[in-house]
Amino acid sequence: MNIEHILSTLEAKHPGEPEYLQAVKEVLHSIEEVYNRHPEFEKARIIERLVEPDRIFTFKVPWVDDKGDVQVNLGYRIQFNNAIGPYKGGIRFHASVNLSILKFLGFEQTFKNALTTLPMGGAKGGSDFSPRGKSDAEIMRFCQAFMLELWRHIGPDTDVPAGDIGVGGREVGYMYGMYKKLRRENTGTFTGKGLEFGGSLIRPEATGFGGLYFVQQMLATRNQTLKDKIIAVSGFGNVAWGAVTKAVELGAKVVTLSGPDGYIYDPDGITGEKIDYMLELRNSGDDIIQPYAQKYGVPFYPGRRPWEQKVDIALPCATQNELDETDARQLIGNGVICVGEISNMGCRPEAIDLFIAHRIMYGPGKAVNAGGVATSGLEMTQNAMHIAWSAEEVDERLHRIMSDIHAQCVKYGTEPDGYINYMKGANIAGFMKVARAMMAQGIL
Ligand code: 2IT
Repeated sequence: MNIEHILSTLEAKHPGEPEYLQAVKEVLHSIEEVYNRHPEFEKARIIERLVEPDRIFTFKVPWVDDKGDVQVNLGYRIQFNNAIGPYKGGIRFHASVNLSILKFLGFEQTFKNALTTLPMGGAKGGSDFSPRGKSDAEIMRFCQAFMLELWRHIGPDTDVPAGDIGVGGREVGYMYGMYKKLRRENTGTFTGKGLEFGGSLIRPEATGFGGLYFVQQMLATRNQTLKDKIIAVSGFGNVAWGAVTKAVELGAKVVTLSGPDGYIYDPDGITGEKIDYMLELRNSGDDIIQPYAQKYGVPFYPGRRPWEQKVDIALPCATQNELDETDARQLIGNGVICVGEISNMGCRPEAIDLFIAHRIMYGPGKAVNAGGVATSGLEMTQNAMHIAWSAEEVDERLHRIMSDIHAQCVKYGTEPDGYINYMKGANIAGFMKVARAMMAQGIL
């Protein structure tokens, strides 16, 4: 495999898509050695076929705001790869959404879903619509307008969307409601639904819970536990909420949360009512963390990131590329032992290189945050069986899946000196599964 050639060809075909190229580059470097041991992959052009999405839908989304003015946003669905199962992946509503971001997310999702052990292909979708400051009625009208176009491309065995940044239970409810109205079927073609209409217990918590189960397993490889560990978390959305809840339950102390406006540092730890307040802040739609500092009388650092604090564990839970080389140096200098990406591609490549060079436990998003989509897979199973499992049953399955993902990383990522390169392990394990499925099904 000539990585440079593949990347430059891709760059020439898709100029101005840095996030997409970043995600592809990381995977190609990880799998190069294994790929070269399989000449049949090269002959079937597996890589060239895997880096391009199967198809992309782009559409306009016209809607009417509360003032009566017409607004026009862009909508997308990227069906990346369905070699191992129906397309599956979240929908992101954020002003920054563009093709590059959704293509990187769809590409990552393909490998992540392969790691979950469940039969799900990779997809992603979204819109440049910003939910910030929008009324509930505006959110509903936007979701309905978005579905007027998307509904014809999805289905329970075709493509099953879910939430991502800016899309939570409320938005999934509005989108699924419109989908059902148009389709006239109750087939559960969405995950993250409300419990009353086919949603699964634990799905809202699953990304954060699964992330902490994974971190627990990483720590166990060095005979450590989460007890009394100091943790920096970024973000304050659904993922951060699940992560903080589970971290506290497992005996750790979480001292930071962040928003686009900066971060708060709570030396006593974020617990109990403070965790609930985080959700309240999120639901306000303002997308700022500063009010936490006012309410609890703790410091707020405007325009800064939590990685400058001295912590044992760093858990990026906000968005892509939120931890760079400078942050990594600072964390390492402060003695960090473990970095678990719960956001997708949370760390810049230079930061990852530093963590690995310093033999710090680093878990990539596609492994650490896979509990979210895995539990979506469990929701699909329950819908298909027309039953609902108990919280204990779902949590137990989630636990098992995270252990399985960890084991795959150990199997494919352990280096001669015993260091577990989770990035390499996750990329190789995910790739091998998708590649073998593609090989078995012929040139398509
Ligand atoms: O990035 C992700 O894995 C998600 N946003 C969840 C996807 C899903 O289908 O549950």
